[in-house]
Amino acid sequence: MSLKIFINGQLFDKDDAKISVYDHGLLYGDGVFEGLRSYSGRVFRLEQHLRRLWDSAKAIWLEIPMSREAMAAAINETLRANKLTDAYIRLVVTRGAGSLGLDPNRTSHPQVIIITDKIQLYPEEMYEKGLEIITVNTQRNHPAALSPRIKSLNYLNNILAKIEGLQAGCVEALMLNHKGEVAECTGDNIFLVRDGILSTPPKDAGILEGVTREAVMELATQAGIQVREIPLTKHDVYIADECFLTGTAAEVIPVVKVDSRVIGAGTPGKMTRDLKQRFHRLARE
Ligand code: PXG
Repeated sequence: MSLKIFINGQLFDKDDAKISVYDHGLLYGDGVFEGLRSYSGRVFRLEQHLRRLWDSAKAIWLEIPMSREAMAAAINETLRANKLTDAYIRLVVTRGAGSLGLDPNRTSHPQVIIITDKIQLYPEEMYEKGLEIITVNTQRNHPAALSPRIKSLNYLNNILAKIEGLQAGCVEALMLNHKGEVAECTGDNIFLVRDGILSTPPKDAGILEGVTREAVMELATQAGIQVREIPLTKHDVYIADECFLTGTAAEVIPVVKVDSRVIGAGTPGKMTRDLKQRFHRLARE
């Protein structure tokens, strides 16, 4: 049975799921998206992901042609059609097909796409040993130009950083903002532990406000850990006792080396392992 893809209210076989080459999502990256996950048939933090999708759309003057309730129902319908319980879910809303010009007024209706597929996980070894990452030259988008808070289809900023990381043999890469402060990784948020305090860059540091980031901050607070959203520098990263990344695909993944500096003891730290386990339970409970 072929994988079914949802486009504008209809399910298509994967090979027949097609969008116009005149779609402004393709021509200009004009659109928004979300990446979600389901565990045992339940979508993790669905409301928060839909809220972010609608916020992203609002910021680019894109009206999603359905309600959040209808989107939630469509996600579940697509998961069921593919008999998927533990899945990766990609929501895409494009500006729609138009003429060869930037003007979004000259497009037809937005296209709503829902892809549900098997989730591609990082190898278990990376969680046990921890990642080595580097800081890349590609600066995170200036918030005044294109806010990183918008999860838009224009992901070149992150892709260029990802390529730099891959060329150095790293699966993730750290990006700094226009002020030289730590922002986030290409598809993950970053956390540091120092003297038992958990720190992460604030939302105005030029980051996507990750759903996993939010969940981990809640879990840490519940566990009695002091959590701070404060500007961080590379120096703070180098002298941290622990470092980890959060994201829908990665969940919580330890980082043990940054720019050739060993973080803490060079193995995943205690708080990192604890929060990783707490998140694992939260997502699957
Ligand atoms: N920063 C950026 C730039 C992201 O794209 C995150 C942080 C983490 O946010 P969440 O809400 O997932 O905790 C992301 C999320 C993919 C993929 O297919 C990318 C993300 C999430 C899921 C899948 O590359 N990025």
